[in-house]
Amino acid sequence: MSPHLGHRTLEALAAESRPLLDPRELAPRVVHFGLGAFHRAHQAVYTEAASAATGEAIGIVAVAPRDASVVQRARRQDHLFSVTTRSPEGSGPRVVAALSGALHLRDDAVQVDSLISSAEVSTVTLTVTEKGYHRDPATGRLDLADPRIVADLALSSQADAAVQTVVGRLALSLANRLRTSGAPIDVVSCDNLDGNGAVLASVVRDFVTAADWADSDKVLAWLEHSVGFPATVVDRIVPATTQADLDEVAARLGVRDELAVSGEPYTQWVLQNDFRAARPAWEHGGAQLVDDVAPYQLTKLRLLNGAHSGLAYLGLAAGCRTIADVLATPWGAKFVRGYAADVAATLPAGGPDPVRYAESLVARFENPAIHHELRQIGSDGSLKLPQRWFTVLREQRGTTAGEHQTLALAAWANATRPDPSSGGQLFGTTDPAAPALADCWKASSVGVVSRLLTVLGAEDLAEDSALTGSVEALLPAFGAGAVLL
Ligand code: CS2
Repeated sequence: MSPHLGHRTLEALAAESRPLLDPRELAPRVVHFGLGAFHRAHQAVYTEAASAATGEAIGIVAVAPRDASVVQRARRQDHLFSVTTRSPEGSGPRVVAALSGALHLRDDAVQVDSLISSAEVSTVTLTVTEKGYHRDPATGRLDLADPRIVADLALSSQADAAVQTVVGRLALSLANRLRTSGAPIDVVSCDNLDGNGAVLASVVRDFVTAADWADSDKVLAWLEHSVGFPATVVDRIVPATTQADLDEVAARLGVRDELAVSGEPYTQWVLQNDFRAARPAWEHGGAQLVDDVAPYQLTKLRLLNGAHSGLAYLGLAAGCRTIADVLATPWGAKFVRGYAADVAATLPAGGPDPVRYAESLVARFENPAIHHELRQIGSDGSLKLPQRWFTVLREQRGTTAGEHQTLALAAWANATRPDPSSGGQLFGTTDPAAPALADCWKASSVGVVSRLLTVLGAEDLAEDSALTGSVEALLPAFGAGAVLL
């Protein structure tokens, strides 16, 4: 068995696999919530490049909200990990020096709190997925009935309490920062949410308001003027790492890397230029700082993520496993182009050209070296689709939804069917709303689309009988396994 990646084994790596800087020099400046593959293949890479370009070695302390094992794995290899860029031309794994620590949200609550309160840290970033924001589907505000938020609010008189949610942790530790130094700070959501900065600001404020501390008003005022919540768009296709990937990386690096990730060659990070404190010079790592993120954000969410979800549910019904498998069918690229044409009119001016963007998506999705599982993309549909599809459908009210949009909705509805043999959803996708969605299928299938949309908090769309009727009319064909393109 090869030794583990770590400071001691760096020297043994081939020159092209080594990090851009000495990881022993990293000083903690950023706290990141979410130690997943996407963070490692995206913000960590930009941060390392920015450090190498400016000479200021910025360390990220990554906090795992749930999984304690990833923290152990990170510590065992001195927080180093490799990124492999996958394309037919291929490239070997390269070790990235960006993480300077790994903590667990609950087990290391005291350390997380003291870092966010400390003057050395002036930026917090997040990749906690849609689930991590605990929003009420109907209002988009913090869901004060969510049992984990209720539990955190009950604990919330002590800054060092082991709260369970990232929103609770942020609210408490930001308040503690105000009480200790009051130094400005920025909190950057890197999740696929429309207006992600404003969404994060609003759930944190809702928590502080509900906590009703003696100084809640003071905290709210400070959040307003001293804490930035810039919006961002992040983009890179990063499939889940498999055991085969780990074995391949070990063979190529000569050391074992239990945190290895891979991603496509394309990568983008657009940030709203609205920071209140010192921040990593990510523009030196290739990020774009712009005044208005919205055109980029809506184009990415509605075209890339919107088409991705459609391909996932259609592809699962057709027996495909990955996005590249779907693009290899006669209808995969046709769907991407047709879906983009259906939604293009809703995109604001100032962003990429939708036709060219759709062509670039076809090329990215076709990449045969990326095995991006449809089941992964199709999971958590109840939280993803309101962002990706529903805002578009609302803006198009009064006109007939496009053929590809209707088809995508029918494919999603079909994928929410309960599978009696597994007790889960038909194709093995997971979703926190799965039990409620399964209940929608208990009665007759008449009205099922309307019931499913209601579970997702989209009563207005559920009442649109022209829409639900055309989606429902497609369901029998899905039941028979057909994809209608
Ligand atoms: C995907 C995204 O899993 C999903 O839902 O649509 O993770 C997608 O790959 C990224 O947003 C690409 O930047």
